[in-house]
Amino acid sequence: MHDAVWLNARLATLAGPVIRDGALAAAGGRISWVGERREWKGDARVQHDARGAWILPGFVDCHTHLVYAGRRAHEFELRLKGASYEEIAKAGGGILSTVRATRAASEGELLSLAQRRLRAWLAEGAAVVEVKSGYGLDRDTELKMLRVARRLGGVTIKTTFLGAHALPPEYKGRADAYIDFVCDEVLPAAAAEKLVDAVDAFCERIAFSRYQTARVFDTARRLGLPVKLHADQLSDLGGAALAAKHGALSADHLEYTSPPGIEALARSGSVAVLLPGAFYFLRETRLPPISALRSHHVPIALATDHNPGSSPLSSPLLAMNMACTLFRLTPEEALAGFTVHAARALGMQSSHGTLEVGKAADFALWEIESPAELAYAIGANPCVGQVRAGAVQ
Ligand code: DI6
Ligand code: FE
Repeated sequence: MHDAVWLNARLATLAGPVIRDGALAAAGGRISWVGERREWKGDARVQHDARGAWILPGFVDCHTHLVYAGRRAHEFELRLKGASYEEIAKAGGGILSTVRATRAASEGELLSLAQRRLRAWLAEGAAVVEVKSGYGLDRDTELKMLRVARRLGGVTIKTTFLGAHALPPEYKGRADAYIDFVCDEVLPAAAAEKLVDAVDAFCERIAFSRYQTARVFDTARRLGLPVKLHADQLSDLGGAALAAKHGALSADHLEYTSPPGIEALARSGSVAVLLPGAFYFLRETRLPPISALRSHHVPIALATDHNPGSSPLSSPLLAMNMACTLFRLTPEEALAGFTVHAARALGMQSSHGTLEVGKAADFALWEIESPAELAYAIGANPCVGQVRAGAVQ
């Protein structure tokens, strides 16, 4: 006996061809049956009529910085007047301005800010949202951010430790000492509290070197944690190749990645995570190497990169649209980027990203004519139903 079945649905399972007249059943929070309506012979306690809606896997946003305090609209104004993101960062604004506000905020304040932001993802049927630390840069605030992430409700949260995001003012001129502190104290403490699902770093001229990043990754390996990397966003520091060498789940951004970096990603099986929100908002002109990623069969995921400085974007749907208009992804690639490939970028391919028996019954219903409409319609939200762990929300 299944708990519930949805009939009269069109299914984009992301694991095979679309099913125009489908049925999808759930039991015990998981998908228990999926296929053609005419082949459904099961029994379910509850029967839902999907009224011809499309059922798609719940979106997976595999790269966000959702937990923070403070606002940065004034930096947007400065950039519109000609200042660059890097200039603002060097003058003590940028990430460090969010660090000041996040250190000053209580855990309760951070939780209510983040939970409120998260509503936008829930409304678009998100199933999983990854949340990074990195606006604390001291032990207590990094742990506070991760605890807040763990307490967020409504979707499955994956936490990523990003202690190596920027150099805090108290370590000015002593980046190696800060990396010692991250590796010896902060990351082990966060891991001991079971607050960390993966470890990330910002490998960039204005942040940390390849060598410093590798030290963080070595610590992650000792603690048994997978790694990901902010790679080649503003310059080509060889970040993609470094991520690949460490068997990273993903390398993210990649605007400046050169061919050897892409070949390394293809060999390591890491996912390329593209972040069109940051590209758009920073008015970047250098495109990520899409055709090389395609020809090397590197899986391409998309994410919002929601953060207050370079990508104040709260809509997976809009990120899909931007990926098509700015990066020339196809709508089909954009959808795969927020489902099947994004799940893999978080190491969740066995539970999320597709509609297959045994995976979490986390899906959304959409009033659309075809899945391409999701990437096409700017600012519309045709989501008409959300199901998480088999329960209608
Ligand atoms: N790259 C980004 O785009 C964000 N972090 C990072 O490593 C920016 C974060 C911010 O400006 O607050
Ligand atoms: Fe980011």
